[in-house]
This record gives sequence, structure tokens and C-alpha cells, in this order.
Amino acid sequence: MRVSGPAAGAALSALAGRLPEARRASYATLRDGGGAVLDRALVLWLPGPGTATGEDVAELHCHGGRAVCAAVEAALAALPGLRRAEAGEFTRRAFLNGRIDLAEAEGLADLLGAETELQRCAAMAMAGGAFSGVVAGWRERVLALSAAVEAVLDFGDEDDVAGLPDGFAGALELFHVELSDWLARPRAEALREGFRVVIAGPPNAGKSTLFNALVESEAAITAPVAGTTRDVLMRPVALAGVPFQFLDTAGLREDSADAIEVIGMERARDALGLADLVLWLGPEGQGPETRGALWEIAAQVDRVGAGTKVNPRHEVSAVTGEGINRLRRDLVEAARQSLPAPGEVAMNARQHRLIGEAALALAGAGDEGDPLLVAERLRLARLAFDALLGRATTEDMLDALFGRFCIGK
Ligand SMILES: Nc1nc2c(ncn2[C@@H]2O[C@H](COP(=O)(O)OP(=O)(O)O)[C@@H](O)[C@H]2O)c(=O)[nH]1
Ligand SMILES: [Mg+2]
Repeated sequence: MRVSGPAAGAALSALAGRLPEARRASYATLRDGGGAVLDRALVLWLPGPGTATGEDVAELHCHGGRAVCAAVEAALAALPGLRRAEAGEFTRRAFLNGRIDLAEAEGLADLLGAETELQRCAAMAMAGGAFSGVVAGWRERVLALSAAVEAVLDFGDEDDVAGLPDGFAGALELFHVELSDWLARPRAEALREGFRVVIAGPPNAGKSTLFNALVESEAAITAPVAGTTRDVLMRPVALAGVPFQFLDTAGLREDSADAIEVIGMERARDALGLADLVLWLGPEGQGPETRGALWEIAAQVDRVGAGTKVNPRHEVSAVTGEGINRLRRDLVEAARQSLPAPGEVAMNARQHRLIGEAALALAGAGDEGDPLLVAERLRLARLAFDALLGRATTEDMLDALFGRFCIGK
């Protein structure tokens, strides 16, 4: 149990009978207000500000039974000024007290929610401050550029505003290109949702059977009856630590008189529009247009007379298992390419949008004739970086500006 805030020390003394030496684990008998023994526990006294939250912190490592925890919590709650923490409140306080920045807090949240190894690695990079370091570097750069523009504005007289220094436009352009490269990186949402693989083709092509083989469960009903699958079925699966979403769809055919099957086909087309990859089990070369890749799959290869393909990416039989492992390995490989690499920082939607704003502000800023307009664009970029780190003050911008230039001579 963790107690944070100005009353933490008093709370620990009240339960343990004394305030232990700071930052040393010690053994204590915990008692309630009436002196009854609640537990014997390992206790820690961590005076602020060098703590997780930046406040005074006490930790009680109790025996984990429900009744023990409930009794200790009740004893704590009976003390003046103590209440149960809200969800995420310790992290929130850590942020408010400047112990971590917003990007690190976001990474921490992702880390707690990580379900696959790849998600854990990306969240770890974010929580560990890798992204914050990059943004802080960008912020420094934009401050230095702003300072150079301010100098031009301050020292030029009204009729003859001096031009920007040599190489200034080039530096801005380089900056813009670097931000644009970041925008093209794989995103955190892809990690959370998984690489989306849609299985498509005409009725009875063996889509549902292949789907079941890939997700390793009898999730979809299969039958030699056209129109068996009507809705889009989705299963999230991790293969080799990589998150996937497999989607089974209704067979696409022109002549269905079944109203529900027609709706199913519409849904199938919607799913195709969102696919990172389509496994096409239909006639070769007749697959749908998609935003992602499309692989020609020759299915049911164990069956004599099953339609073959001249140049399939994979030949599989979901019934005998032939080619399924090879297909899986290929899928993992393809997904790895489009998802962030292990340990690589992945931006969430908010971070992506803010970097987009900064990139937009800097795009073509070097061609701006008026230094005032350049200064304004740099200010917009800095605001985006500030928002990324969760700070909005302009005070330290002034510090950086005046610290760098001896304007007072
Ligand atoms: N022999 C063989 N039969 C298959 C294979 N895949 C599917 N089938 C059969 O083909 C029929 C249609 O399969 P299904 O997966 O429901 O097709 P869908 O309409 O594309 O979803 C079912 O009777 C399956 O058992 C396969 O790889 N080998
Ligand atoms: Mg089906």
C-alpha cells in the first residue's frame, strides 16, 4: 500500500509506532488506533521530493490477504487527511510535480495495458523517456531558431529589416523533413489494435476454415453451403508476440437473393477498406482494391480439382495443415514491417497530430519573406512541442532566448 502527500509520514508513524529511517526497509508491527495488531509488514519511509510522486511517500508491504489489506486500509482511512487514491492519481501527481512529463505518463499507461511483447517494448520506450528526449531536442532547436529571428527583429530598424542569417531557411527545411519522417513512422494504434488481416473470396472458397486454422479455434461456422458466413468475424490473436486481428468475411458473389447475405457482403467490403493485408482466396487477379497489400492464396490444395493459381503467394490446406505454418511466418514478417520495431517509440494519435502541427508550421517557413511571420511559425511549432511534453509556459522560452543572446550587451 502506498501513501503519498504531506500526511504520509504521520500516517506511517501512527500505524508502525515510529517513523523508520528514511529510504531503508524495516520490519514493523502495524496497529490500528485502538492498538490492535493488524499485520507485521515491511515498511518504507520516503521523504519527498525525490520520490515517484514528488511528495512524501510511505509504503506498507503487507501480507496480501484481502482481510489484512482491508484492515490496514481502514486504519489509514481513519486518520485525518487520508483518503483512497483515485485511479491513476499517483502518476497524475508525478506529472503535476514534474517527476515525469506527459509523454512518459502516456507510455506508462500503455505499459499497464500492454498485452503483447511488441506492445510492452514500445510502451517501455515511451515510459522510459526516449520520445520525451527527442521532443525536448526539437524544442531546443526551435528555441534557438526563434532566438535568431528575434535578434533580427530587435536589431533591424523599421525601414530596413535585416534578412535572416545564411543557412536559416535550410535549417528550417531540414527540421521539417525530420518531423515528416517521424509522421511516416508506424503508429501506436496499430500496435494496440494489431495488424488487420482480412480473409476474402467467393462463397465456399474455404475462408472460414482458413480463419479457424489461423486463429486456432472453431470461431467461425464452416459448411459447404454458400452464404454460411454472413457477418464479419473478428479475432485478436498474438503470433510470435505480434498482435493481429483476423477478420473472416461473407463470400462475395453477385447473385444473392438473401437480404442478410447482401448486408454481410457490404460489411465484408467495409472490412476490406480497413485491411492492412487481404488474403485473397478468389480467382487469381480478381481481388478487390485495398489500401494495404493483397496476397493470392491457393486454398484447399489437398482437394483434387480445387481451382489452382499460377502464381500464388501461398498454397494452403486448412484441413491437412499444409502451408499454414509458412503462411503464419510470412504474416508475422509482414506485420513486423508495418508495426513499430521492438523498443522503437510509437506515437499515439495525439502525439502524431501535434507533430503534424509542428511540421505544418515549419513547412516552407524558410521562404516566408517577413521575419515576423517566421517567428510566428516557430512559435506554433514550439507550442506543439510544449503540448507533447505537457508544458505550456512561455517563461522558459524567454529564458532560453535571453540566455543565448547577450541582448543587454
Ligand atoms: N478438403 C478441404 N476442404 C476444405 C478446405 N477448406 C474448406 N473446406 C471445405 O469447404 C467447405 C466451405 O468452407 P468454408 O470455410 O465454410 O468456406 P467459406 O464460405 O469461404 O467460408 C466446407 O465444407 C469446408 O469443410 C480445405 O483446405 N480442404
Ligand atoms: Mg465462411
